[in-house]
Amino acid sequence: MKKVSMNKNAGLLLLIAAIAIAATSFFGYQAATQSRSGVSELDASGIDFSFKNGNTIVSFTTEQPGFCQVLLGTKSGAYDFVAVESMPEGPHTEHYNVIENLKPDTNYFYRIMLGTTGGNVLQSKEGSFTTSPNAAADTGDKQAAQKPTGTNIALLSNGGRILGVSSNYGGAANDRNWGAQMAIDGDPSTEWSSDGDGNNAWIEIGFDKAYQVNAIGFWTRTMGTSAEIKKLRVLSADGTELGSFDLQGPDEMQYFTLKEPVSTDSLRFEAADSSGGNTGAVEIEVFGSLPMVEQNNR
Ligand SMILES: [Ca+2]
Repeated sequence: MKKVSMNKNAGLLLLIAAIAIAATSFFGYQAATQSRSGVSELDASGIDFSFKNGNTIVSFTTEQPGFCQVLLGTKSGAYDFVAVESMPEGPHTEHYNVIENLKPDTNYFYRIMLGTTGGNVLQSKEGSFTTSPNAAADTGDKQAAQKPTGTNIALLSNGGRILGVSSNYGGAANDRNWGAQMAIDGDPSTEWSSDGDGNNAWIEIGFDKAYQVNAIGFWTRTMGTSAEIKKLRVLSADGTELGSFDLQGPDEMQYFTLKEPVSTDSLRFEAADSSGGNTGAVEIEVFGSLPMVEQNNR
């Protein structure tokens, strides 16, 4: 099951930040309602709600960069829940806030809080939305049926490794949060994110030896309105283009069979079309067999 989340350290920091902002916003809210001072009004645009795998995702854009959280509750003005950001490393204007286990088919009131780097807290007007009738069930299960047989040779624990990458979010090392290695660690809760490479994002994955590669899997990341790869180009080690593949959204791994198997010890994946921004991948898989001669020698 896919979880939109972050590594534990980032999560902890975010939790602390969230609590700090929650405290500020709570008292700020009291101050605003009692004396109408201290808290400026936040104008968030493009507010969008989506429901996946039991998560409620609130995405929107703010004019000023900062960190956001979305306070939620079933009664107007009373907020019991907080949707936190899934990408907290640095102030930003495109926000993607996630909360698990809201009740399905239920009306929630919300208020968006923005903490700016200057220490200002802004809050939006109250809005409301209704959760999906079957929020927990909104998950595809085509993955298992389409998954190729055999070993995923791109997987880190199977000898896969990162040969190169266009960039990692915030300049992170490949083996850190948002680094390229997060795309081959077998963990759906970690993601490689480029640092705003959009359609120019690419990643090269090497295998422990040359294989007859016949299929790939690619699971694009998303930040709601951006960061999603729509079309993927795949090249072999010698630069031969093996095909372009249309991705059908960020919900799950999507598998593709190559027109013909190719002998190669690495693959390069390029974003050919995307919704821009911090494009990247949750997971990338590669399937292949050893050449006949090696199979016979085993
Ligand atoms: Ca991963």
